[in-house]
Amino acid sequence: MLPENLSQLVSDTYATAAANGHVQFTESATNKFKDPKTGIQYVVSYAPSLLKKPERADQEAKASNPFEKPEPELTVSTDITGDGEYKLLLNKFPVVPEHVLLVTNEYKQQTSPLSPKDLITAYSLLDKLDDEDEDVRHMAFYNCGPSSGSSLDHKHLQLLKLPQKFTPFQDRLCNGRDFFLPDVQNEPLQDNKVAFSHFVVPLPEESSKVDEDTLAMVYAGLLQRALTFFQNWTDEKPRLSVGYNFMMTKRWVCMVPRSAARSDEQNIGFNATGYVGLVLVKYEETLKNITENPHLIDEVLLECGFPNTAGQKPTEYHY
Ligand code: B4P
Repeated sequence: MLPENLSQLVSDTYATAAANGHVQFTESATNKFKDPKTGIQYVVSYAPSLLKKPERADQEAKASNPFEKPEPELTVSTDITGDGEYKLLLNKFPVVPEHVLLVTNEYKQQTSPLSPKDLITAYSLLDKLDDEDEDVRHMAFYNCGPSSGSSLDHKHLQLLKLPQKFTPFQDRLCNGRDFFLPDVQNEPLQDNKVAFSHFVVPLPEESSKVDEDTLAMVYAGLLQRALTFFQNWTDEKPRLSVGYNFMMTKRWVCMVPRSAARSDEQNIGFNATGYVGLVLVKYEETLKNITENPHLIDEVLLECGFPNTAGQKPTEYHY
């Protein structure tokens, strides 16, 4: 059972932690772009000051686990579900206010699959934090494996408020579509205009129809498809390690298999947020290139993912 006053609890903890400097909020300049080729809307946040923050490769950051004994000031709850399984923390380095992390209390690897309990807890948090009347929507996401853009190895999901009036392409894809379970007859949705592979399933409109089993079956169906790439691409990319992003809003879930965390050529990295159209840019040159050619984002998302497989029938080998 989540606390009734969850939104207030998050807001209050954030306000105090930000005022006292425990949360280190990064200001960013946001620009909206529309890719003329795909019709995708991008919100690009430019935050050059993040370059000072240590990256995954930093040995010191790798050796310590900030989620083992988190700062009390960042802790919304040490036991958010009332059964000892998860804590809810504020992200110490947010670009968006009130960005929270759902962290397992027991150490688990960030490469492990999401459990039915992880999924329903994340969904319940979305259900509690969203406010449709006020156009407040959140996305839960899981960066699984180093190639997905994750930087900490202790299992955690993240919850981020979506920008107002922002339409992820997954919304467009799910418009007018009812919930279905992905199976041999029913392929997850893919937008054929987008370059990179992504698997999307609309969720039931009523939250009472979404339970642990439903989410677990959907997740398993998407994971099977994502893992196929890691069987099929080992010749071309021998050093490939399993990595994917999992995203969930109250309207849909999406999985994107990942081949790399970043493009060195364009000096940009992505976690799950990039694959819904929220792009974090740290270098001026990258921003300039994107401004001149917004379609570049789709190309770089492909470079860090796999080619779209829309319209291809899965063979029995995949299952
Ligand atoms: P990971 O899954 O491991 O990594 P990540 O979110 O991709 O962030 P990363 O650390 O790689 O930073 P990046 O420069 O890409 O999640 C670990 C989380 O724990 C991160 O959110 C991290 O900030 C947080 N954390 C680290 N130390 C902590 C501590 N001591 N206590 C509590 N939390 C701690 O991105 C910088 C920030 O911007 C990240 O917060 C990222 O999530 C966010 N971000 C990235 N793209 C975004 C976008 N498009 N829109 C909004 N926010 C975005």
